[in-house]
Amino acid sequence: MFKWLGIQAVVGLSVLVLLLSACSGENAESETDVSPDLEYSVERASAEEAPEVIPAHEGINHEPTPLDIERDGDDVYINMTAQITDIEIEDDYNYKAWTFNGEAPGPVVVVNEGDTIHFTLDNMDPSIPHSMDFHAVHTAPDKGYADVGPNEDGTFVYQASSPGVFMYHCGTDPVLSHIANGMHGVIIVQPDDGYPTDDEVDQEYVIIQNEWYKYNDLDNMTNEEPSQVVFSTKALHEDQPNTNGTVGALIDEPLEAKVGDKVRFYINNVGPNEISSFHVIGTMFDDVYIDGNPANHQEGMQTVGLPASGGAVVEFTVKEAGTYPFVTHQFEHVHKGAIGELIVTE
Ligand SMILES: [Cu+2]
Repeated sequence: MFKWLGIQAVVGLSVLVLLLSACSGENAESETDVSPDLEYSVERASAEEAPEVIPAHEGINHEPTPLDIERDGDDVYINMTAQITDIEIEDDYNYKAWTFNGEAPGPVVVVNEGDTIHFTLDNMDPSIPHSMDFHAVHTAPDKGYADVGPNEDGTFVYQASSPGVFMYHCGTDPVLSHIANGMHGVIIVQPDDGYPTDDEVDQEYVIIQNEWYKYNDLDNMTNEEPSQVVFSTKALHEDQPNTNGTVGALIDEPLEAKVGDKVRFYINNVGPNEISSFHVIGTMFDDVYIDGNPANHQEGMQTVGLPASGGAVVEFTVKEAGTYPFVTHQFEHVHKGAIGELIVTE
């Protein structure tokens, strides 16, 4: 049933976009009635709407840049880019995203508790400043998260002194535009002493929830519902999928486990506006570490609430072969794309 729902949502959404784009004004309203499962009052963003691309961004589509991270003892040198890259967030709908490294969400960054981060942002955007706000560090924001001008780079140094699953994002004004246009991601600070359940875990994945709005439309981002709510995964290990936050990403590239595995998800809801009610259908979480801090250990949870920017480590055991969808249990958002699948085999 839920398999059906997932496919129906993805296929149905595309159909709806086609319907909307094929119809004008008043017709569009009646046409949406043929798809009652997908009724909602929000006008979906689509390729047919003229995007308000900043003139200087027209014609720019930077190739994704691999994350550059090097370690020297407890010093970690992280080089990232702010860049403009097209992302197909739904079939035939390209979004000229403002990104870190050409991914939205940006690449996952993993460091250790106690590391000193030497972070350099190379701003490849020719027209506007960008910045980096790592929730994982203590710093005076006007210094550590300062703007880096167009075609410039800036270096910042801070400690990762608390373990967790943290959001990062561009903090340049207006912050909502920068986050909603794609400048968000996750930094994991691994606890010094690990998690008490480390030895039990067989598979681990990163899952991120984010929303999309009408292209670069601050009024829409401020006052309206998201047009897409999506999950993505970022590769923690070789051979794992690494996706953008696009409709159907984790149905097209499902995650995998074996019967009896204990599965760990590092999850974060980068928003920018909505909360997440993270739930895996067909199981419950044996162990949860709110915000990824081992001190915040909870057991036996059905759903984990993630405020905008909130993270968690969730662990569960899959006892039977099959397809386990994961969702935010605000099902209006499932119909906008917030569903993925874990395939469990013998
Ligand atoms: Cu920015």
